[in-house]
Amino acid sequence: MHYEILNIDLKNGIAVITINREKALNALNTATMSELQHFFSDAGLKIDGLKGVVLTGAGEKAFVAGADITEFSQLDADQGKAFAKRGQDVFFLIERFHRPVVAAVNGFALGGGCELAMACHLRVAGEKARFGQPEVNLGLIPGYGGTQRMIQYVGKGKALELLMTADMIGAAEALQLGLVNAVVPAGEEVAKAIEFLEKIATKAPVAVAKVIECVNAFFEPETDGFAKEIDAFGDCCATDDFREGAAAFVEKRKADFKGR
Ligand code: CO8
Repeated sequence: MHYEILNIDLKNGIAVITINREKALNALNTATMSELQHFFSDAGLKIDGLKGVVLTGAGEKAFVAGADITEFSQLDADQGKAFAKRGQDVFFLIERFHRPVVAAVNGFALGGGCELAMACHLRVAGEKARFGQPEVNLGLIPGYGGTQRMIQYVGKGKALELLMTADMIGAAEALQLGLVNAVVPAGEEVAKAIEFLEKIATKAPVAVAKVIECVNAFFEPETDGFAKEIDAFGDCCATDDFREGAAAFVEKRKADFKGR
């Protein structure tokens, strides 16, 4: 698939994906969602030696200012449900991706943009980043998982406040609430995201993938997370990387993980 909107820069095993619709503040239109879906369900799975993915927005003003309002202003109930389901499915692909995905939030992360950042495994915010779920201003609620994931990061009370008031918060408050993992000066978001990925890439890749699966399992009502952890632990024990990690510890050297 040729991408019209996503710009993908693959260097040293890290894919930096820039959503490139600066004039619309990188709002998520149907084409952008299709390209994200394709990357996280197909192209991204085929990259040999992929360490992780950084998601960011073009320009200095916005990460993503939401779903593209011009595309959904006329939806009826059934179309609205289909729209929300499609968005949720794409964001689940990101949340369940086998390699870590870090959002480098370089400006407004509003509505679907805040939801996209929350679907990533980690979030780095620039000092000028602004987060918010302004859907109630439009007579809507978040449809891409925001009512569920916001609670996971900030707790029920603060989530209700942010979702009902549509207030925006800055990077410092987002850090204090646990919504982001780090705050950096504007312009350094991608570099910090890469730093996180480079550190994680020194660990055993299968183990990292199992961490993602097990943490996600906590939030899946149909999954017993403890049972999942037992299985995943057993799977890790069967890897060459476990032998290598244990041997490296005993021999007091750095482990050389192969991802199997
Ligand atoms: N969709 C489409 N276009 C947008 C969006 C958007 N979400 N946000 C900004 N733009 C466009 C503007 O229309 C404008 O275009 P133009 O230059 O052609 O007029 C351009 O980007 C620049 O924006 P502004 O001139 O408004 O820039 P300001 O600096 O004045 O304001 C803001 C920046 C505060 C970010 C402002 O643009 C804004 O409030 N944007 C909308 C934010 C918002 O409400 N986002 C939530 C959208 S709803 C959503 O995401 C729901 C997700 C789930 C969907 C489920 C569907 C069923």
